[in-house]
Amino acid sequence: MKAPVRVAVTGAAGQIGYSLLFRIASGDMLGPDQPVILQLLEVPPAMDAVQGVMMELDDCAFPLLAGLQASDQAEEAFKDADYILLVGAKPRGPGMERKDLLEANAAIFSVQGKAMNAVASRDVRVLAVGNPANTNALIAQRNAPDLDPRCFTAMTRLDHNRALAQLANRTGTHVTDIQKLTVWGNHSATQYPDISHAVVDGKAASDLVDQAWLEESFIPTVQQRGAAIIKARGQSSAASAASAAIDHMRDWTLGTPEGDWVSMAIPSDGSYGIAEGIIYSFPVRCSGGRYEIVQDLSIDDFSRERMSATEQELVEERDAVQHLLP
Ligand code: NAX
Repeated sequence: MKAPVRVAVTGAAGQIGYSLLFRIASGDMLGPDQPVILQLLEVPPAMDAVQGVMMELDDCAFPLLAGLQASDQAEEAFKDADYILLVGAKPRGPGMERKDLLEANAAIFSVQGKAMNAVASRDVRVLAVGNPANTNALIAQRNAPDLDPRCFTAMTRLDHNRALAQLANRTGTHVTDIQKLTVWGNHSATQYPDISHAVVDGKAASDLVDQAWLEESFIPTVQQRGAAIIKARGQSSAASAASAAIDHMRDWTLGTPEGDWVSMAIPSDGSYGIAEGIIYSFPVRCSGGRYEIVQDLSIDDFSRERMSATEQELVEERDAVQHLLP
């Protein structure tokens, strides 16, 4: 058995936390031979609820759970953390503009970025799930100047998985028959789920579906899936979001399958002409605990237009919080 690693999770008493923590503790994220110490962060009013979640984690008697603690102080929760999942965020309240939401979260994520800069492991892997996820990751990154900027990522894996499910349904195949699908850009309604390089059961996906379905059904369904779930369930996606967070961290750490790639929002290095520095979702391959952008994919005008629209939104989000960035 390996030595335990430390996994910090914020928003631990929330909906996603309630699904996520049990999956991490059971070994789904880092493998069946990797013990984990969970370090939970919540706001003071949620500390009682966190105690309840911890009681349930104890009651699962997970063989891989090597330690469990909770705090309302980021510097305690992030101490020596090897993995940090930033799930807790301020939800949009009544009458709140997008700009207010960005600013409210900028306050949270700058404090948390500073804390991880001070106390986290030097090769920590950080995933922002709380919305606006991409820009929250950027804010944390900019407040953690002593950490490698590439430690900071945001989650578009749920969008990627949603796109896989839609394409599998349409083509009468299984998600495991599909490779090389990409979600570009922001985790928002401007994201661009792209099947132009996707392969379904060995055939080009674009030969199996028509352009009208792509434009009128597939892209808007994936973009609006979060809203459709809120409408149906009365609450936002939680178990599927937790599952996507597990997938993101697992593939980053243990590697992507041979012949395939996944979508991760990572600091842009200018690949595909995307503005450098923003946290933009690209097709990536992971191995040895590192991710690399898949290069040299052909980009047609249809894709370029959509990749640019979602890039533009991220540039605007960055500009809206610029005055709060160090
Ligand atoms: P909940 O409101 O159920 O839980 C959020 C928890 O975070 C609460 O318990 C709250 O007390 C805590 N929290 C708030 N501020 C905190 C802080 N400063 N430090 C520590 N904890 C704090 O929301 P939930 O449904 O779990 O969703 C969490 C976040 O994920 C939301 O921002 C949501 O928008 C976002 N999502 C992101 C997705 C993605 O694909 N990137 C998809 C699902 C989800 O909508």
